[in-house]
Amino acid sequence: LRKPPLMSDRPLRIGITCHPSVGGSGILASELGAELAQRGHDVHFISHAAPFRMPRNQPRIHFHPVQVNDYDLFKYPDYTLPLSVKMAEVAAAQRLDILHVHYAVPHATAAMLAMTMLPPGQRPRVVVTLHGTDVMLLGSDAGYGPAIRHALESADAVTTVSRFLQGQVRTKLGYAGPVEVIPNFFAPQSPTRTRDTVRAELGLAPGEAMLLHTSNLRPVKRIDLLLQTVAQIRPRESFKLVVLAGGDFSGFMAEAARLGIADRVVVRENVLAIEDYLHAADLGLFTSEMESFCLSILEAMTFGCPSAAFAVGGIAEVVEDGRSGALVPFGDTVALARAMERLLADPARRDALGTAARERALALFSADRVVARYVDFYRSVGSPQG
Ligand code: GMT
Repeated sequence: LRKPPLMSDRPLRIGITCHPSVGGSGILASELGAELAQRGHDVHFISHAAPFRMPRNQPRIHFHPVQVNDYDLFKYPDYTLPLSVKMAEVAAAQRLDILHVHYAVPHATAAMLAMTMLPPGQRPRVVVTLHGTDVMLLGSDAGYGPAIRHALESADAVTTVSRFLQGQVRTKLGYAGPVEVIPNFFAPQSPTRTRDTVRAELGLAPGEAMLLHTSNLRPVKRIDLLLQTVAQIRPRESFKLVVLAGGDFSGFMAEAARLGIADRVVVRENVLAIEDYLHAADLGLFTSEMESFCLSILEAMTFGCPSAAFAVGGIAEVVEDGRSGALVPFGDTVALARAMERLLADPARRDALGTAARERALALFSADRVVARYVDFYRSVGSPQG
């Protein structure tokens, strides 16, 4: 039995589950919820904590906390079961049309379980958006892969944030069902401080360029290669590297000192008003060994700040090398440092790339465009479980 697609124009009731801490999937899910609510849809976040970028006082945004108890009898606390119970409870009480889970583990499994707790008529359509490590890392883990694949097969629809990741779902996960590519978007807030104020707060001298790196510092971000690249950029007095860290950077400072660049590195941890820094930055620098998309590059592009990065994963779908940024083969820190030097020495070229980056961000990855794609997609999804 198939449910008819949600064709009517009425506002939708949408549940969203994501990892609430700092990370691209949680950021994207929070911003998607905020944008959907602004467009008249009712949005219900279901998670163990409110996502850090979830708007606190916006109409039509609701938060349903999942209570996790740490029972002595378990060696590892379980989140999947209480999450599934909360999903079923919210789906029934709010008559959700859609339950959109971001990041497969454990959300897609919890959603699958929640659906079996509900009578068929009360089941929302389950949409799973895969973000990267849930496929590339956990998907190839024998302890997770089969469970992820099974949960995707039980969902009503699966999306990925890039064509690259769509391919990985087939090859790494062996999932053969349809996978829709809906890219990430960024809807910036207005900066709260001027560019000059921010640069002064960061201690940038007049004429010093601001290189920006934003990440959660996980091993995949390869902060070792970031520091090695920065250490090779000449002249060293021409820039400072500003790291907006979604985690503790102090462990990397010894390496920065060993490389002789400690005085070039400025760190701000867990910044909320990222727009203040994005509009003050001159160049982005990213050294991940893998990215399904790289939301941080898009955030910088939106402010006309071009980035240099390793050409891995889906980054080439976000940045066109030589037009809206600079890409070099993975691991070649010399080439990356030379690319940065060329851009530091040529402000006109930097501006041209920045303008193209901003145009590309607005044309392909704006909230208006991408949120409309999600809503159309929600309305087209039918449920095989009926
Ligand atoms: O990369 C991270 O550490 C966070 C991770 C996540 O799932 O929260 O990010 C992934 O999702 C982002 C949003 O779709 C993408 O922009 C990132 O490229 C992706 N990370 C990886 O693929 C490593």
